[in-house]
Amino acid sequence: AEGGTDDARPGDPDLRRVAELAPYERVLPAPAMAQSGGPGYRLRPATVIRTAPGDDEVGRIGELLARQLRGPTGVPLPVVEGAGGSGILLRIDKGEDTEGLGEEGYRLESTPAAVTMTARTPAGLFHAAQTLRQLLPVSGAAAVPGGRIEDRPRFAYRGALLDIARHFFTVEQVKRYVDQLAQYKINTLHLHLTDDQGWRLEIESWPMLAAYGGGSEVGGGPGGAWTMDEYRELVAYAAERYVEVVPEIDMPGHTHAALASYADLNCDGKPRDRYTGTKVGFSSLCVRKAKTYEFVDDVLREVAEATPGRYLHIGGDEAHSTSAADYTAFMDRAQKAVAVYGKQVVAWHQLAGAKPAPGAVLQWWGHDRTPAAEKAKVAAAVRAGHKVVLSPADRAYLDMKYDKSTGPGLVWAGYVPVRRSYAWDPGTHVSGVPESAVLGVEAALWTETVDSVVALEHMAFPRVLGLAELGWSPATALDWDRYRLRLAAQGPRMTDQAIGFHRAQEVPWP
Ligand code: TNX
Repeated sequence: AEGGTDDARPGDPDLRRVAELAPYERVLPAPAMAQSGGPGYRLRPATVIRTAPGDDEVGRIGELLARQLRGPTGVPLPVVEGAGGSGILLRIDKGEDTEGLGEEGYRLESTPAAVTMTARTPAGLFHAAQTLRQLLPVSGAAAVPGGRIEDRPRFAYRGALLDIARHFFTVEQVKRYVDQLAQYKINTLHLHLTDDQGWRLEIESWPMLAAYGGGSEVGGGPGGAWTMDEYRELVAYAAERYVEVVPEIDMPGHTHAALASYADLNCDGKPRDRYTGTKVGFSSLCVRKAKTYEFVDDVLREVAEATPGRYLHIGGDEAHSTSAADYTAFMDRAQKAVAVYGKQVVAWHQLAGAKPAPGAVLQWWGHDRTPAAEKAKVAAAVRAGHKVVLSPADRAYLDMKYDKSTGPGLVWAGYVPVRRSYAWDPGTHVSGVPESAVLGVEAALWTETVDSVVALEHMAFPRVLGLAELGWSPATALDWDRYRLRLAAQGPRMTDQAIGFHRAQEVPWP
């Protein structure tokens, strides 16, 4: 059902409504406040981007914006330092006047003299620049319609998980995904770096993890692993786009690749073959062995040292081969190690059934049929002060098939069409997890069945845009009937960027 023949036809009233959307209505995620009006700014050959004098970071944002706009607008857009004047202005203002913008918000105004973007932080200016890109046509007359936006996110954490363990992806491929996500104001990349089928990050003190454990993947392909320098490079690349990397070392289950790399880590001390199937829940670190904690400590120390972000994700899901007592004992020690290296714990919500350390963040991956008892444990952790990131599998799992015709994908949480992934409210979704306890939303792309960039983009796009909107836009802006038109308007932008998105029939793509 891919391709043109099933798409909306010319004369279709939905297509007309998409064409009639004003640029300020198309912006995705929807801004907190947007108002078009008055004459706007026309880019011309003499237009400059002006950034705050002496501020290297804002200068870099200006350069990044210039690179993104030169192609579509065809104007040279030199970046110069300067406080006022005409052109495209990037200003930091920490005054009273901008207090309402918070840490990531921004103001954007377009008049005949200038497009002025104001924020309290560089992150806010970066988001403003992404909005500006969307206010310009994909190609053609480079004019920013007159108007004003005052914007800030609903949730602080707007994430995307990529599993590079089941199938290996290179740093270059992940950079491309970061660029695609950052333009929709996603600010967190959760890298699932280790699992039964592969260990993807070089650990200096345990070299066989990458050298042996990296050499496999689902289906028997060659796998691969990143050096720590490559990881640092990706982390820095993401940081320049205001995306924080959360590395996940999944434990005590999902550890077969590590157990196969070091026979010593197994309780019986015997070597294991690599695993290239797709079962879950069969592996466990040996909880009673001292060696296990040398391993945990070394790995978490090296990963923490290479990670400037706040969080270390220690997994903790589907530990079906670990007894409940062992699980709690193990997670206590792993959480302590995270604290020793100065990071905050994130773990899958199963940690709620053990003893989450103070400040630990739980990632909810349940679904509509998750037993009430499991939800109650998460609710109890919330009452004890823990924050939650929401990745409901039957909405936010990008590896679920859209429908029966989807090539890659799993179905254990049901089909997840575009509407289903968008039409839920993170502030009320899990009973006992009120909006005040929701740190944010994360779209998860597991890769048991995703073995190429083509498959990755097909599964992620367009659903990840809806999750970006759930994380950023105010609840009052969420409306499927409007969203499907606004999403349709993103189609030509994704095509322009060569993003191989799924042309879901729920959406009237132009
Ligand atoms: C469950 S959700 C998993 C992953 C799988 C995924 C496939 C969670 C924390 N664990 O190991 O890849 O389902 O959809």
